[in-house]
Amino acid sequence: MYENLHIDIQDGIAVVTIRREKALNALNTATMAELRRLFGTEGLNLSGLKGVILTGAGEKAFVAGADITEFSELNAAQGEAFARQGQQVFELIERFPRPVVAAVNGFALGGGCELAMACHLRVAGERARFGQPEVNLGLIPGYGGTQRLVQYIGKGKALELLMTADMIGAEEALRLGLVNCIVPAGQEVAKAREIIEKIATKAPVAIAKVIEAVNAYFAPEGDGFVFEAQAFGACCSTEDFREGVRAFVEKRPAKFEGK
Ligand code: CO8
Repeated sequence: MYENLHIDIQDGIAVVTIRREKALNALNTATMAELRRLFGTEGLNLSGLKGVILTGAGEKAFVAGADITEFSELNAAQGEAFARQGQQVFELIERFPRPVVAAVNGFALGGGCELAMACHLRVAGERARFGQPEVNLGLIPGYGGTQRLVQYIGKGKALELLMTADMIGAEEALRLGLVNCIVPAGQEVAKAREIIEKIATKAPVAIAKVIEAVNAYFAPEGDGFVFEAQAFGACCSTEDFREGVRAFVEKRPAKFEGK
């Protein structure tokens, strides 16, 4: 069903491995189409799903970018269309109603850095390397990199990385706020799993609303505060809200049903 993605679902956590190891897991058209399918309505079954971990096959790369061999002949109209389509795939990830954690096990360059940034959280292995080297190719990022990099690390540092094409390591990425934590190489997926398990003890509807509300901050249309109040109201009508308050009063752990 999926050729370029390996999907392993255990205990409600889907570990999705991009497996094009010979091309350092570069995102070709087929892989992008599979990611679109996976995060779209026909992909993962949300029932019982605690979260998704995205990682790359092998020890060298998370994803070394879009597949350069595929787009050397693009003209302006095709390039714009390709970029827009890719942005839409990454928006599906950003808006996914369960936590999506990137387990960055090596190079996360160009489209790979953009993919990691579209995830809700990023766990970096100590050998992870991040960068947006598109200007080396006479390009700029096309899958949201110019926008999300600014959101994570601020305008000045984003401009520096985008214009110099410099790569940064895990420590610098942590210092800048690009990643959430660093773990020894090989522990990325285990740490991502631990984070998702922790989030899974919270109310699922509230988690989905947190994702929506934080995304609303960056939406050009609408008012994030208004959205937040609406989402807060929606949480108030859930059974999980009643259970959460009841459990607090009764001094016991809450048992959330996602309703
Ligand atoms: N696309 C295709 N193949 C790749 C890519 C890539 N992005 N990255 C690496 N590979 C391939 C290499 O060609 C090589 O293949 P082969 O063995 O057949 O020669 C194999 O992977 C191993 O790579 P290297 O031999 O180069 O390994 P090194 O350890 O020497 O170097 C690097 C590792 C530094 C990661 C190096 O491979 C590199 O610089 N890769 C390219 C990184 C890059 O420029 N990424 C950005 C691409 S552009 C992009 O992502 C734009 C996104 C928006 C697109 C918008 C719509 C079109």
